[in-house]
Amino acid sequence: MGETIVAISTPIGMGGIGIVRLSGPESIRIADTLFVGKKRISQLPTYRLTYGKIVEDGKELDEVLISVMKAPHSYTTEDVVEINCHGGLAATTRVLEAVLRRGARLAEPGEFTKRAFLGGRIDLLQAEAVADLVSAKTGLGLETALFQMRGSLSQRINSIKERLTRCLSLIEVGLDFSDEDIDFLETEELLEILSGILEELQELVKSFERGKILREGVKIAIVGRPNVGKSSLLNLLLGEEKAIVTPIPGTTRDSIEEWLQIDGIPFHVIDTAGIRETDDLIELEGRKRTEFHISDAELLVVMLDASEELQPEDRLLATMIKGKKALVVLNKCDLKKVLDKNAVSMIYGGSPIVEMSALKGWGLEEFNEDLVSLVMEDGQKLADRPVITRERHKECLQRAEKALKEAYNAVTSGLSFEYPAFDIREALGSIGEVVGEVTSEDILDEIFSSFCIGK
Ligand SMILES: Nc1nc2c(ncn2[C@@H]2O[C@H](COP(=O)(O)OP(=O)(O)OP(=O)(O)O)[C@@H](O)[C@H]2O)c(=O)[nH]1
Ligand SMILES: [Mg+2]
Repeated sequence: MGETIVAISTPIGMGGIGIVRLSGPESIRIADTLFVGKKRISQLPTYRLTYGKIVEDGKELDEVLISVMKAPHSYTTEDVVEINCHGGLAATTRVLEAVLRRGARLAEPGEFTKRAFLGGRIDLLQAEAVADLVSAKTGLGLETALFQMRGSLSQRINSIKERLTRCLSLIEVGLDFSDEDIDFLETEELLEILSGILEELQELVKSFERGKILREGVKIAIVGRPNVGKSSLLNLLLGEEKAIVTPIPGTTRDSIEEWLQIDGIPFHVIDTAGIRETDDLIELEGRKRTEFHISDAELLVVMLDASEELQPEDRLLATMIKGKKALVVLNKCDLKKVLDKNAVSMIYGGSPIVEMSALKGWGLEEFNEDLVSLVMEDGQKLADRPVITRERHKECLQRAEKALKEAYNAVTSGLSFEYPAFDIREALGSIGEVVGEVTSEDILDEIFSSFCIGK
């Protein structure tokens, strides 16, 4: 902090408007040296948009609308100036470079939000939610990020912290006055508080599975021998002719990747090259990629042609996907059905089977339902709140959980309260890390480096 930073905060490319954003003690002075308008920037009221020009050494760089948000009531808690330039890289870059020449420094990824955190306006959970908000892939992901950004998850964490802190101070008072015969905290009461908090922590840790799905999506690969209709299914799911479909086996040579959402769950879908014995170099390369996706995907959609008997390639595939979660699709059900469902469940034991016609769009609803229930096992609902979204949260909360379990055991085995006090202090430390009370510079760097520049 202390330095004035600048970045283009809108996406690189063509657009209606491009915003150059400055933050720091020098932002108003720097902007004043470049801005020509009815008023000087330093005299502008905060939050007011004003028209003018950016001029450097007599040369007009762009026609702009400019606004000032004075410290501490700004995103970063510092003086912030936003210059709305004409969209497109040329105008914004020119203005950016002029600002840099006047002494500002280019902002690092996430540095504006990092300053908001360091300035105490938001905690670390809220800062992370900003990044999640920007990269949210579905409406539900967006809502979860908004919920977290408004501090709802922080409140929950802070309430746990407060209860533990109170517990700890009562224990400590008790220890200080241990000669006198007063119990500040009964053993029973302590155990009750601890087990209540343990339950809450476990629930939060469990919500990570959902949070991860929302934030990162689920990777699924459509696999099967050539010509069974994999690309047709991808196109059906997307509602557009994204992949080439022909009656010639071996049409898809390279994997095709797309994002789509079903019931608010973001799916990263990969249409792969068909698996078969071949000497063709391109197909062999395609097959290598398919093998990679089979091992990398969280879920496989295994496609079979219902109008034909099981082929050796179908059996080969069954051995290739051993141990993976799969949904088996019997495609081409609009044709005369030859494939025996029992034979299929013999070799793809356990996996749910859905009958479809990718050509006619039959069975899409069942397909979506089966897919979602495979992802959301044990009937949890994606919209259930609150949700922790990062490995980091999970790791801290699990450490807290472990320490509190030790505290609980220490109390039940009748040890002096000094022991649980020690464990509770440790748990408090781990919980504090979630909201960013105590964090090392390394962790902060890691978190903010995943942001985009200008946020
Ligand atoms: N009758 C019928 N034909 C289908 C169906 N789905 C796909 N096809 C046809 O099957 C042929 C192959 O379809 P693709 O989607 O290209 O098959 P693929 O599995 O991607 O094939 P490769 O890329 O070669 O591995 C095309 O002629 C499709 O029109 C279906 O449900 N019913
Ligand atoms: Mg294909």
